[in-house]
This record gives sequence, structure tokens and C-alpha cells, in this order.
Amino acid sequence: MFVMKKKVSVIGAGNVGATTAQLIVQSGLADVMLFDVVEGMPQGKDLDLAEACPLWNSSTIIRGTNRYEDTADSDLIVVTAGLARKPGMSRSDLLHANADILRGVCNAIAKTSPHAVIIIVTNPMDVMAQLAWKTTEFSCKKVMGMGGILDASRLAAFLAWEMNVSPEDIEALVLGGHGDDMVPLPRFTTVKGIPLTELFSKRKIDSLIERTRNGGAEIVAFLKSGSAYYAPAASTFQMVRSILLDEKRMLPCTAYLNGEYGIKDIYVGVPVILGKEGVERIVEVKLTKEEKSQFKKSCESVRKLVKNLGI
Ligand code: TXD
Repeated sequence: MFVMKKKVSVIGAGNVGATTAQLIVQSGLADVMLFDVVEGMPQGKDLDLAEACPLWNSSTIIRGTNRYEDTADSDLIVVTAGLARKPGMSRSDLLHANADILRGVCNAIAKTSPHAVIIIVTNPMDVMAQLAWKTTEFSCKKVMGMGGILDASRLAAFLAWEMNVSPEDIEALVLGGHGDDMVPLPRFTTVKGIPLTELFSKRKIDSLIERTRNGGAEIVAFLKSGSAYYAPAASTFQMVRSILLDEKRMLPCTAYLNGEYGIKDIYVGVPVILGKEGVERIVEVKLTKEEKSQFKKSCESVRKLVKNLGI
């Protein structure tokens, strides 16, 4: 059977964007258009990646560009355009600068790729996802954000080191906004099905959660300039794959809530089923009173930023 390759555009060819492009091209999953406002940079990275394709046995096409016309009719768009955190900055400090960038990007892609699914990576991500949804006027199923997969992967990594077990046997779940009050859920974080709450003391669990919440800042403090990108790109790639291959994986992503979890009218991290339509379903898990109040607090932080932007 003849299968046409999908087209993915990555907007922002910086660390996360270029690494995501690499993972897509290396896997042979889709052709990639790498866009940036900086002239020459996406073209240089495109050549470098294209010259690696023979070594990866990949027949995908990658192109770098500074023109939105070249991204036209994308099936999926990953938005990483914006500024990254510097030491001492919170994700929210990036709010207004990145909102201006996001508005411009979304106006352009709504015109050139009206049928695309959009994954927002730019921070503060939950609010940027909401802004992208409002700006493009796409269905909320088609606009989502990446955050929970990364937070859960960080928790899984710390847990694997702590127990000296393979991360393959760990499933972690983190809900809420992708910010300092994200909600890692020990009851739903398991090692071969055994919940964290059966394996560790509350004190140990609290310290693992704390490290997860600070996972991004811990890396920023080492790097001094720039922030994490290998794990963020790998997390984005999971979403890309689930959508393009219609895998219907259940992954924690930022999605629009319209009454689910008792929350209305904001984008926030919850488990969703990701398939060719985008967010095909939101999965509601029953939370304890304490988990609920943490989730609510995290939603309120996101809502504050949404109000601050006036969207
Ligand atoms: O979990 C998550 N969601 C995140 C989010 C994990 C890691 C990084 N996260 C955020 O993604 C981070 O805080 C930033 O807001 C974005 C991108 O991070 P990255 O590390 O890739 O930043 P870079 O390397 O600075 O790349 C950003 C690129 C850079 O090449 C700019 O020239 C470009 O964005 N840029 C633009 N591209 C297109 N259009 C416009 N207007 C534009 N402005 C800047």
C-alpha cells in the first residue's frame, strides 16, 4: 500500500526544536520543516541533519526555512519558539515576552496550516497553549501542550536511581500545570504495578516530588545559559508519534478542561488519549481530598497567568 509521509513543522529551531526535529527525522516518521526567525540557522541545522540521514537509514526530508509558506499544510506543528529560562527565572517570568512571540506564530500557522494539530512547548506552557487555542480558533482537541510527560519522566528517572531498577518498569503520573506547583501523584506512580506509597516513606516520597518540581531549575542552574532540551524533545516526540501513528496512547498532556476534574475554561495537565484527531479523550481519575486541593491550587496558578494575559 502507498502511504504518504506526514509533514511536521517545528517552529523555533533552537535546542528543543532542533532536537525534536532530529528525533522525528531519525525515526523516519515524517518529513520536517524547521522554521526560525534567525536567518541561516534552520538552514544550517537542516543540512547537518539531512547529512546524517544516510547513516540513520532515513528517507525523510528535512528543510530549514524562515518563511511560513514553506510550512503550509502541515499535519502537525510543534511550537518551541520563544525565550528559555535563565538562572533564577521562573517559567512565569517568560509570560509576556513569549506571549507576543506566540501570537505572531499562531496567526501565521492558522492561515498556512488550518488543519494541523498543534503541540505547544514554549513556557509558561499551559498559558501558551490556551493563547494558541484562542489565537488560532482551532478546535481545542487540536491544540495541546507538552509538560506532564517530561515531569513524569523526571520522577521516573529519580525513582529508578533511588531503587536501582530499570526505568522501563516505572510508570509515573504528574498532573496540573507545568509549573512549580505541578502535582506528582505517588498513588499512581508504580514500579511494576506497585505504588510508590507501598515502597517508600512519606519523607522519601516528598523529597522525590520536590526534586521533580525543581527538575527544570536544577538543570538551568548547571547550564547557566539555556535550559533542558534532551528530555523535553524526547517527551514531545512521544506525543508526535502517538498522533501521527494514531497510537491512542494515554499520556499526561496539557489540554482544555471544560468541567472535567471540576475545572472549567483553562488548559492544564491531565491524562489524555492522543490519536490522529489530537486530544481524543480526557481521562478522569478519582483524586483524594488532598490531591484534589493540590490540583486546584495548581489550576489557580495557571488561571492567574491567563488573567494576567487577559485571554
Ligand atoms: O516542558 C516544557 N514545556 C519545556 C518548555 C521544556 C523545555 C523548554 N521549554 C520552553 O521551550 C523554554 O522555556 C522556551 O520557552 C522554549 C524553547 O526552549 P529552547 O531551549 O529550545 O530555547 P532556544 O534554544 O532559545 O530556542 C528558541 C528558538 C530560538 O532559535 C529563537 O530564534 C526562536 O526560538 N524564536 C522564534 N522562532 C520563530 N518565530 C519567532 N517569533 C521566534 N522568536 C524566537
